[in-house]
Amino acid sequence: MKLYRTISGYVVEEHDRFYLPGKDRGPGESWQLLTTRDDLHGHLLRQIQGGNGSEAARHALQDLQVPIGNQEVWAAGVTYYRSREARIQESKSAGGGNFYDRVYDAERPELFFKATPHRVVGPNGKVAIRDDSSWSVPEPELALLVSPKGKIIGYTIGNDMSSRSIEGENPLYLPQAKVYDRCCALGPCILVAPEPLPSSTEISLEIMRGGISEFAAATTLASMKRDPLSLVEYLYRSNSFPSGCFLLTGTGIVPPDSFTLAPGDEIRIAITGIGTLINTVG
Ligand code: DO4
Ligand code: MG
Repeated sequence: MKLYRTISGYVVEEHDRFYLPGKDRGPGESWQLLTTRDDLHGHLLRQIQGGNGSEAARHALQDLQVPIGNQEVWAAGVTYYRSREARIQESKSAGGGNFYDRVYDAERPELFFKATPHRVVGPNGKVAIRDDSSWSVPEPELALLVSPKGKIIGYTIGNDMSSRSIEGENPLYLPQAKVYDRCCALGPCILVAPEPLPSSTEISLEIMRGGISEFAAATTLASMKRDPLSLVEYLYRSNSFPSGCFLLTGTGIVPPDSFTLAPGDEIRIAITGIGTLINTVG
């Protein structure tokens, strides 16, 4: 089941039918309340039970909004071998290589703060590259929607926009490489699934420049070294999230070192079962 946030209210998609339960039942609950419910899947099922869907609901998808309420966005790093390899390479002259190697093998994962809601853009929004970055890339990642109690209640697509020049200069610059205005994109919907996603789930990235494909690659969740449940368990240790949170689970795709994003580039990230998140650099 998919849950979309639109300017007309929230839309539920189930078996190719679209529902606007919030609208049909008066003002309904806010996106924030909805997306912190531990029983989100059952709650939405009850809301659409017996209905046939509507054209108005399908139509509402033309005006998608970013599917975030008051949640903080956090991220995990070096959860795929490809990420480990790329970080070691980019931080060679700064002597950072050993840290990435060690965190890849360590029991404790790398977890970092990524964004507050105002730094996040939605489907078709404009993500940014930093003015002081000479080497920037998108990072296509599976994002977990986690309730205040620490339950994974949904999945979406995340783009962890990153400056490789700043991060490569010194690993201690990570917060600057990662956190800035429009540094993160989420969407297009929340996949509300009671079961974990299969390891065959594919994550793909394509970057278009002037209508031409500049870079394309894909991976699957089978290549992720960490278990989403364990990432959440570490994140919630001695740390509370009264509004819930999104947790990006790390990238398994890094473009070649010769590639840097440019204004106007279109970034397409697709994840099986969720859809495609499209953003432009601007
Ligand atoms: O260690 C730096 C960041 C890693 C990251 O964002 C990733 O692996 O996705
Ligand atoms: Mg990342």
